Amino acid sequence: MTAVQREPVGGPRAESAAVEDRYPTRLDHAIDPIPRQEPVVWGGVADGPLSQHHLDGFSEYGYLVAPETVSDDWLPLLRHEIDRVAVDLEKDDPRVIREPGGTIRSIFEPHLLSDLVAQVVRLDTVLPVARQLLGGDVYIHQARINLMPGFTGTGFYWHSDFETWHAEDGMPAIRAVSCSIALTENYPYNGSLMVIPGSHQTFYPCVGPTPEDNHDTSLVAQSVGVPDQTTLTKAVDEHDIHQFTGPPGTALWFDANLLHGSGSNITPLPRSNIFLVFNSVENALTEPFAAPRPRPEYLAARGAQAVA
Ligand code: 6CS
Ligand code: FE
Repeated sequence: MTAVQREPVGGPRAESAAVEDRYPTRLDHAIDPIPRQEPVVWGGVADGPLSQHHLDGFSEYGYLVAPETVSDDWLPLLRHEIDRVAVDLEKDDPRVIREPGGTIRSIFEPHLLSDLVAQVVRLDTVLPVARQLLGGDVYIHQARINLMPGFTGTGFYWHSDFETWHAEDGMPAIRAVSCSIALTENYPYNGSLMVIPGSHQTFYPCVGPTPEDNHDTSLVAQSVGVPDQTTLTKAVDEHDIHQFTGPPGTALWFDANLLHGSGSNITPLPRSNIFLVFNSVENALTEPFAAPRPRPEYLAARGAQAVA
């Protein structure tokens, strides 16, 4: 039995009943992995554009590659738009995350900074897929542009996004999905995302408390909320590693709890993508399960208003 009754830590939920923590993490000692307790695919074949074959693949592997999610005529406009957003933002805007050397690594809330990105969210190849996978209305939990320049771009260590969203944002259940749309070619050698297929079926509790304002550093290099090396070795032994490659416009859809990471990019070939996280409106955020206070709205939206 792994569920832990957690008292609300204060704020708007302080008056309400304790929320069950089905996925304890950021602990002071290691505990066993926890089998996933929710479905992976919540909708059926009649609920959206994905075939039964696609739904079954997503269920089994925890990811799906969708070619031509953004068409060729949009890509130059989007690349231009991203440059514009980067130039327009103030140097010290908290939504801009930089590498130690100063180059931009991520820009959060691009869908609120750009009408074009907001339109991408609503494309027929995007929103209906999110709704089908999550079984109904969805909202944007987090959106970002990730820029991995040639030569100096650094990767992300292995992690499950849900682990962070649960611990630091108070996301109760695994009912969220990420859509990463490539704006440049993803080769095996320019820092492309690696995933551990099937790992989404297990929650790997992590050891170590969440430091104050962890997001000030975790968005450049994540050090808490990552599984230990023995756990990762076993997971890869069991499941293998797959890598996402493909031309610009291709989307990678992946489950919130799928273990993934990326290496650095020492090639001259930049890698950039638009990253949209959809959460079910029925999975609205509560108080964080393992952090002193909620993260800012630009990292974790609290409104849970369905995208129309
Ligand atoms: O913090 C976030 O929301 C995302 N970024 C990192 C580095 N890890 C967890 C999640 O993917
Ligand atoms: Fe991630």
